[in-house]
Amino acid sequence: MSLEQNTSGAEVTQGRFQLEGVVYKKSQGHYGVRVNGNLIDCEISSRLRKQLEYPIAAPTSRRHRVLDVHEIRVIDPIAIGDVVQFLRVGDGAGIITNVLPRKNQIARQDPGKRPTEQVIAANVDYMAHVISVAQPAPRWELLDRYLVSAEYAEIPSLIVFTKADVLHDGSVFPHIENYRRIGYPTFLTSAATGEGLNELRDALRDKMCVLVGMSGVGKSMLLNALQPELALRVNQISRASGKGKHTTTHLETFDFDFGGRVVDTPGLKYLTLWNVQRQDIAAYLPEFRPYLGKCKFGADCTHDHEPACAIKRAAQDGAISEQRYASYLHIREKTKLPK
Ligand SMILES: Nc1nc2c(ncn2[C@@H]2O[C@H](COP(=O)(O)OP(=O)(O)O)[C@@H](O)[C@H]2O)c(=O)[nH]1
Ligand SMILES: [Mg+2]
Ligand SMILES: [Zn+2]
Repeated sequence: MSLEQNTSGAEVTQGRFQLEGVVYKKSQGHYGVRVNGNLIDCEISSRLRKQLEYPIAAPTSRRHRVLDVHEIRVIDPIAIGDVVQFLRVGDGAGIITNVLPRKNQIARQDPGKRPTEQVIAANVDYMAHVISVAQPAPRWELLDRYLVSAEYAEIPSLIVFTKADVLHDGSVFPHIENYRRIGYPTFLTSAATGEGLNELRDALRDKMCVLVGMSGVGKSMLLNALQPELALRVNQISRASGKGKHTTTHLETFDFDFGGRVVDTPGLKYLTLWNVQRQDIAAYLPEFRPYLGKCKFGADCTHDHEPACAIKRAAQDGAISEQRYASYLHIREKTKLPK
């Protein structure tokens, strides 16, 4: 019996037998697809899985295919936030037959002998970088790495500073002001006092937002302050997956009552720049862009040791902050040259 015959015509809303929805949740080969407020448990059709798993195989080379499958198998070809088409099957479940093109994606490089790309989320409106002003003290270089990743992925960033209530010295303000000047929307919040939460709700309303940030910065408390009980649900899910805090095999989307949705990520330790050319990194720091091409050595300048470097001069003049320049050098150092 074909799938078409199995599909109930009454549930068809578009296409012939196809339904369309957003992947809200994924766990071990199962995808929760959201359609009209319902979550349909879907699996991926074997035909689509093959298509998605062989994207770079040379059609003439059998050997190539085997290697590629071996390499890609660990990677989930469908990500949270994907818009998918699926067929209903008898028991109310679904079979995903098509993934629509992505607007953007957040990927991480899987560590290991043969690094592979794993897409964490797709079609993201905002990456919300959560960083505490104290307890623990902010790690600017880490924030800058994440911001650069978001620029690379062409995903707009929001910076959410947490724990404003325990801020006792003013040393973070110049940093916050600097991020504002660069153009990043910044929010100074406290889950304890409620400071800054209305502004943040306004920014997140009706958007798909992925929350990133070190463990302990207050992500769960923030979610709970934005919408009571939300953090509780998020945490129950991450415990239920039973694979420790750093797993990305189970991810889930949560709706805000005020509109919009959020994906909380377990510490994305390995979120890295995928296939970035070292000489392109400076362009992912927005305030560096006006100086690019103005160095003595032009596009060859690494903005490190070269004489007459426009970026270094801007860093000395204060037009680029010392912190951001140091982060740039650090990120550049850590980025492997593409083979
Ligand atoms: N003073 C203060 N502490 C907070 C605030 N938000 C979170 N915390 C504390 O920071 C710790 C980590 O918070 P949690 O939300 O679990 O962080 P997560 O790991 O990022 O989810 C907890 O001990 C919280 O009580 C805040 O706004 N003010
Ligand atoms: Mg948490
Ligand atoms: Zn330069």
